[in-house]
Amino acid sequence: MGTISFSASFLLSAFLLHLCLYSEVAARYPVTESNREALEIIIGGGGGYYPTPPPESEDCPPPPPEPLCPPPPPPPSPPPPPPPPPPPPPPPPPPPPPPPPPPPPAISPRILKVYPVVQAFKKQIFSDPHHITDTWDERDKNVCNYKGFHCAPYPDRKKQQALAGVDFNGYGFAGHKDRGLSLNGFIENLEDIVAFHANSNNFTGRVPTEISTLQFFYELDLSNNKLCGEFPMEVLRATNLTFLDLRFNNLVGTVPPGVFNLDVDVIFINNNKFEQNLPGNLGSTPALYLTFANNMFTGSIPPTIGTGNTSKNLLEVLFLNNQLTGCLPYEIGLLKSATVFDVSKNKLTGPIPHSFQCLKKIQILNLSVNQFYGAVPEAICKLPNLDKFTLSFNYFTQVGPECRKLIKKKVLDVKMNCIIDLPEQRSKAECAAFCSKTKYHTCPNEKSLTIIPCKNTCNSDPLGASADQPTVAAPPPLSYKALKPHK
Ligand SMILES: *[C@@H]1O[C@H](CO)[C@@H](O)[C@H](O)[C@H]1NC(C)=O
Ligand SMILES: *[C@@H]1O[C@H](CO)[C@@H](O)[C@H](O)[C@H]1NC(C)=O
Ligand SMILES: *[C@@H]1O[C@H](CO)[C@@H](O)[C@H](O)[C@H]1NC(C)=O
Ligand SMILES: CC(=O)N[C@H]1CO[C@H](CO)[C@@H](O)[C@@H]1O
Repeated sequence: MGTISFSASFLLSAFLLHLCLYSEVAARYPVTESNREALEIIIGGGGGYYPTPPPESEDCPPPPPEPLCPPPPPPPSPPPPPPPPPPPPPPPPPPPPPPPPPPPPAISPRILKVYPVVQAFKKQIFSDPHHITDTWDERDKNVCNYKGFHCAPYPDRKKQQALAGVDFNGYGFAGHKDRGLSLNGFIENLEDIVAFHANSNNFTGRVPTEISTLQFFYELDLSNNKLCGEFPMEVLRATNLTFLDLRFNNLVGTVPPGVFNLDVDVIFINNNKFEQNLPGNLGSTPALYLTFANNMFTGSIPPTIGTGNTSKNLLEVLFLNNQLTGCLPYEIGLLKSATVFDVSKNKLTGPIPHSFQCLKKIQILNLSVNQFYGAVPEAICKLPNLDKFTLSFNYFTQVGPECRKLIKKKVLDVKMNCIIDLPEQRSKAECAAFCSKTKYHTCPNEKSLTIIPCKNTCNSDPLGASADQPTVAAPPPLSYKALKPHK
């Protein structure tokens, strides 16, 4: 790792550790290839490292009262008057006047450079329900004193103060009703920025292309704004992004496959109007968290989901409430780190692939409200970390003794299926009607559904072989919180 990226990490960690963003997800440690696993993701507030805005989430401890940056130092006081002259007998001579007090520390040139950018942006804001911009006093050129702006030392030898973060989460800013509130002319001119978080505002239009020139730009959160039109392709140029949150906008059309080649940790694009087949390179993404929920994605889940970076990295993926069709590819069973897999409320069909018994870390597995059928593989019900296994509103016909144990423990929910000896099932007529149409639900690659990739006879890479014990103190799932618009 070169010095530049080390410095970037330093700036990132310095900034985030001290200021910890009230973001949906704030990465608190420097993000590099090597310590991706160490990344700490916080949804709904960042541990109260800095005072504003008031936390909306109950998870957040009360913020400390201190303002983030020290107030500007007082102006130099005039030197005290010299002491009265000594009485007649001349010596000794009067003492020299005290040295003048040091001048106030100058505002860093990096801060002075962004001051006009911020003031120009202020003029675009026509609605500021929380009176945030009252603190953006034109006479004070130190933007570090403004609410919503956070400074940190620039990572070079001079260590000048630099504007490292913008956090407008929950501010509800809106522009002129005809012109909207644009990111253009603003974000790309904040040259030293590490994170831009603007959950629940009224930003409109597009993301400026020039964000590709921001060297330390790691986190972009434009969730719950008024971004319209196609996916902002410009973000693909921000190659250092680790966190991309565009959820709850009005984005339409398709998500460019390039998104899955970005070296990110988080992609939240739920609650838009994306309408397309899931890109085939989905498995390339090194992200830990993916939310596709509440869009109009169509087609089947690409088999690459289990074969690229996702195989090792992916922790949580939400496909819920889309228009996905077809059968589940057996490659899903290769997601050896996955703790949450939710495909509920789609039009998926077929049996559950036997490979799912290889999801040794899985805690939440939700397949409800689809057209799955067949027997529930017993081995899945023996998975050590399974906490919620939801199969309700499908057409499953059989569950064995292991799965029945989970039903008793209320881990497994099989209501409204076609399991004749269990309560709360579909009517016989409904099940028979589905059954007679089974030929429309056959899977193209039936044989692959019995592959069990973790049963490796050669013992070369015994995928998950050591993972039969429950992992200790598994963290609670995070991605479901992304399904709420606010922090
Ligand atoms: C990403 O970060 C590296 C290391 O800090 C830097 O050299 C590179 O220019 C950055 N990329 C962009 C697009 O700014
Ligand atoms: C894994 O992610 C890295 C970084 O984004 C990328 O360069 C690489 O091509 C990906 N690998 C696969 C197999 O997709
Ligand atoms: C599973 O998904 C359904 C439909 O999205 C949802 O109503 C249910 O609460 C989910 N179950 C669990 C345990 O999360
Ligand atoms: C002036 C304006 O349009 N404000 C809207 C900004 O967005 C919030 C919701 O996120 C609305 O409640 C405001 O009316």
